[in-house]
Amino acid sequence: MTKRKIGVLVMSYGTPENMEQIEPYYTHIRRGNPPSAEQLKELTDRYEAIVGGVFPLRQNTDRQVEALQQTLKELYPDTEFVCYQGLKHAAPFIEDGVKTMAADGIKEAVGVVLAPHYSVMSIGGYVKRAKEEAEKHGIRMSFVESYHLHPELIDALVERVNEALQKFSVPVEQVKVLFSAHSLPAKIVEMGDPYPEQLLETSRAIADRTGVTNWQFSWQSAGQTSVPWLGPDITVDIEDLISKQDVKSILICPVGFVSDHLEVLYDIDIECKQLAESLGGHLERTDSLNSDPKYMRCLADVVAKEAERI
Ligand code: FEC
Repeated sequence: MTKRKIGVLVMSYGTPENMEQIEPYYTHIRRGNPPSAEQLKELTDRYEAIVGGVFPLRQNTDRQVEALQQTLKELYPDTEFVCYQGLKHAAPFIEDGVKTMAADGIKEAVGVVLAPHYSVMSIGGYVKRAKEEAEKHGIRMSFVESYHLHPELIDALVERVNEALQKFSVPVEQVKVLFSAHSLPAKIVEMGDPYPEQLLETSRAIADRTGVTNWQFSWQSAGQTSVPWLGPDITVDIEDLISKQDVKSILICPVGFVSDHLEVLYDIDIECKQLAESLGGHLERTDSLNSDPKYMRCLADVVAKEAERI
């Protein structure tokens, strides 16, 4: 019996591969508008600060796609799932991934993004581009829109929160847990976007399972644009907690991100940590999921279920 062959377009944000690529990458994020020299320098400095010219998201995405391929093979031996990468802001772009599937003769495919929460401005953008390209090549495609309450995802995050709480010398009740995610322009709330509520649902599920009652949700990494973004920013929350509420121990669990990358390694590990320390606080972060086997099983499960809907 021949196996059913299904392409899996694994989509992720994308990152530059070297310092020279920062400018075209940033221009792509800004929908073709080049950044000013000042904006470019500010971003370049942040990349330099994290690991001196290495771009961790590149390798992390490669590893996640390889690990998902392996997990799909082990869990679903009767179907031939073939994984392809499609990145939002760097090569191989989403359209490149779909073109490669078409060249390989793929007729049916599932799209999944390495980000668990749906917003029309995040996942919606990935899906729109993949759909448009797939239609050009006659590929039938179905998309996983979110998986923010998947039991394997929650298990993996619960494990990380419990591990990170051990890093504090004070009783757990005295540690404020900040669940965080990338901010988006505030207009998504009027649009009825599910993003804020899905993030709260993930946060509540982790809090329930860990027994953490002392928590709140914070927005991080807002863009530098003229429109208002969801807030307050996590740095404002940290300052308020330490300086006004006398909370000295803070654990950040960035539930909106699944990999080590700039927004985690710079925005949290450098910016938030330095701020907390300068105010006399102690701040830690939960480890990123990266290629965690539980996260991979979560992805494999949602992909296999979506394949039934093509
Ligand atoms: O490590 C890396 O090289 C990449 C880290 C990175 C991730 C990431 C994830 C998300 N973003 C989302 C939304 C926006 C919106 C804008 C925006 C801008 C930037 C800039 C950089 C950047 N993002 Fe990002 N994002 C990452 C990096 N992001 C760099 C440009 C400089 C800056 O503002 O800091 C604003 C675009 C505009 O100007 O109009 C909106 C969302 C996610 C999480 C979901 C996902 O992964 O797709 C949402 C990782």
